Amino acid sequence: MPTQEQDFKVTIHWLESSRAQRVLVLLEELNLKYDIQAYKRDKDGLAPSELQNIHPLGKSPTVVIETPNEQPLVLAESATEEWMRFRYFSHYIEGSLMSLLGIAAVIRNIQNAPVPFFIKPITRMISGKISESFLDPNFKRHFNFLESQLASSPNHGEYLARENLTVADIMIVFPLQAAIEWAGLSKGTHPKLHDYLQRMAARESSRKAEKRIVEATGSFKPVF
Ligand SMILES: N[C@@H](CCC(=O)N[C@@H](CS)C(=O)NCC(=O)O)C(=O)O
Repeated sequence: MPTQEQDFKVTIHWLESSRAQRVLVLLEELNLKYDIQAYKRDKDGLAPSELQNIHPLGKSPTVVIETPNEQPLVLAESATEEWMRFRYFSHYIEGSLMSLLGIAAVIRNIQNAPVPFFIKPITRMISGKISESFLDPNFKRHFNFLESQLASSPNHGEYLARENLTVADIMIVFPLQAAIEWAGLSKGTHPKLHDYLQRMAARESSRKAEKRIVEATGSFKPVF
């Protein structure tokens, strides 16, 4: 898409170490111009309340599209990227895989919570039990599923859903990066999935999107 013809302004309300990064990657892939409004997470890991001034859900990414003579359009779901189809993987990634990772993030926070030493064994026991009985077996099932999807996808697993890049490939990078940090995903357990993630994360669009964040904030860390 030729950028000189872009007669609308796109602003990404970007939260550090969040799913917002994939919207930047999508816009880089589409060769669209955009501005970044960057936010830091609060001490508790949540988004700062200013984000609620942009959209009542206060989540990131929130994308604002401004066109001449019209009310700005405020979108608060990165699956709004569904203007490019691929519903199944978009919904699977956001609805299933990401929900599981959200629970893993909470458990991780409980594990690392600064509690008195005599409470520590209790928080450890609870978080350990949830991981063992619920998270670990579910993650195993999901990663095996994705490994098998890559084994059978067109073009020998180059991309997740089709022979060419789709929005699913952009959506899944954040949860897979989180899965490495929080859920033990590794090259040893799931080689195709791991190599696929490295390939997606090394795309020029990702590099460019990261560069934009380094320019805007001084550094970039994909997952908190
Ligand atoms: N399904 C939404 C999820 C947005 C979302 O929950 N973003 C997280 C960051 S990964 C957030 O804003 N968290 C801050 C908070 O809940 O306070 C999307 O894909 O855009």
